[in-house]
Amino acid sequence: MTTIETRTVPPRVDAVIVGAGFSGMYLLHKLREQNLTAVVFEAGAGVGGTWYWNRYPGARVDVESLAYSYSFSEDLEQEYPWRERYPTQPEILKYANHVADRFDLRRDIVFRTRVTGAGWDDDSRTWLVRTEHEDAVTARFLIMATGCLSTPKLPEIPGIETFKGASYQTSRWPHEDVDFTGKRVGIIGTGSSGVQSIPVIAEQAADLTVFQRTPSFSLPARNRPLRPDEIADMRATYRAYRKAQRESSGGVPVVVPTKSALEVSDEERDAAFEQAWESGSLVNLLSTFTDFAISQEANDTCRNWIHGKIREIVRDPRTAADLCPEYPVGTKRPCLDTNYYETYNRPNVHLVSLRRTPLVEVTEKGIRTSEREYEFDAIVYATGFDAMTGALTGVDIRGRDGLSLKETWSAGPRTYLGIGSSGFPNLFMITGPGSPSVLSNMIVSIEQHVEWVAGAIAHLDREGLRAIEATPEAQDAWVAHVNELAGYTLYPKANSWYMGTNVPGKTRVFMPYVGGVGEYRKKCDDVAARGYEGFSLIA
Ligand code: N01
Repeated sequence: MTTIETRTVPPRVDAVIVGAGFSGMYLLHKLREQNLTAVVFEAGAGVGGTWYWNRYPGARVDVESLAYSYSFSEDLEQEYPWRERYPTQPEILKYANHVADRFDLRRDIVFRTRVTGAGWDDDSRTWLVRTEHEDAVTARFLIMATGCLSTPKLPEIPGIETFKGASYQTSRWPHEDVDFTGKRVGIIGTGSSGVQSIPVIAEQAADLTVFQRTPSFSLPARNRPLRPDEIADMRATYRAYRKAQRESSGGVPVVVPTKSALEVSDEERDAAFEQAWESGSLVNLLSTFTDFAISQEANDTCRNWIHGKIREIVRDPRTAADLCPEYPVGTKRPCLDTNYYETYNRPNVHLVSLRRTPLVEVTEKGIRTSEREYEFDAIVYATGFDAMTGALTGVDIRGRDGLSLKETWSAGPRTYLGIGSSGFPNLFMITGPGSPSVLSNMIVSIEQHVEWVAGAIAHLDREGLRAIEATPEAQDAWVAHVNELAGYTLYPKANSWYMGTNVPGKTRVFMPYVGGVGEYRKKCDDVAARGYEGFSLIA
């Protein structure tokens, strides 16, 4: 036995799980139910994954709490006291901690321990997993529950280290309160993290300057406390609702649109957009008509309508124009906000369009653009993540014959179903590239993958088999299918973290599966029902 931090780690387990977010926690619970031994390694000091790390001001989920919660335990969903429509980060973290306590998960989680590498040994059919503390654990299965947006990315701007004031990164926010009162603050980045934090920082700071390279589409969240009657209604119908979630396209049931945006009158179209805008729900907006994702012309109607809204809200015409995105709606992740556009009417908030005056460097005093130097007491980096692959290729995973996952994926991730990768037996990814993941309510996709992986392991054990590995043919066909579907959509038109283009040098390829969680689940279930078709099962 070796000791890491205060926890004793067994030298051999059935499964090593990397990450104690929503995926890792449910996996641990599920594998325990199958009488398997598992250890979870977690880099943070607590559970919650993305909700442990992203503590920036204003952080909230953009899927409603009653839908963004585990469905695997009826007692949990009946009893958990959600308070708000869109809970804050502390509220979601409290839920994660509640789950960890309720299911007694902590005894098998090793905190403050990053997994650095893992190598497959074909003779023993096991993984040898190494951590930053130089411990080694042998496991039959290695399960990467590392999340899609967990490897932070700083902007590639010279001089970051020279700034003499305080620097913050939204995805690595300090655990103690940060007080911007009386401070001059600069923020770089206007994705979801920027859009959520800007209004809150603006209320505190003396002066806030937003450096925007690409504007986001954002919808007002219309957050509010949940009413007792809506909680009671959901609890009474939860089973049917969960089923509808699983069969839906994005993990949130919506009224499926039947009309093209181009076949209705201007009045009908505007009324539909207005209704979605008022509803405070991204999925409502994206499913007003059938063809936003595939027709530029249809998408333009929505884009132009939102531009109108922005111009209506933001008083300064130049600022309003800079806030209007030109790419198709939905092709970069849209945001849900509280007072985002309104914030630009405050006298202490200024927008700098980096399209007009590019960022040159960070200086000792602040930020220099091609036009001038701005002086700050603090700089906030809301600059995103090495999404979908960063956390996987950040671990030195060596499969059969020493094959490196990072090198194998250098021209883009290659998976079968987003769950396995050829050359890497008994390696499972939860919500990996090539699965719906980030295009869905993550918890729905997480539960589906956890249950599928647990089922695959149970199948191997029942059949006396020791390993499962995606075949190259099945993987090639899946990658082609993922690309083909993406090719029918407008997604590739925008540069986004979906495409990997936010990370210099990363291959431009659309990574999630656009077919929807309902269709995808059927495909995964069919694969299992046909004896794990497309996987080699090895004795
Ligand atoms: O990151 P982002 P995020 N110079 O990549 C800019 C989820 N999430 O943390 O677009 C100047 O979206 C970059 O500009 P550009 C959600 O899925 C959910 O905000 O590359 N600017 C962009 O504006 C979300 O989509 C929630 O031109 C630079 C910004 O930084 C995902 O996480 C909340 C730059 C990064 O935006 C990521 O969101 C928060 C540079 N060198 C996050 N480099 C909710 O549930 C980057 N940028 C609500």
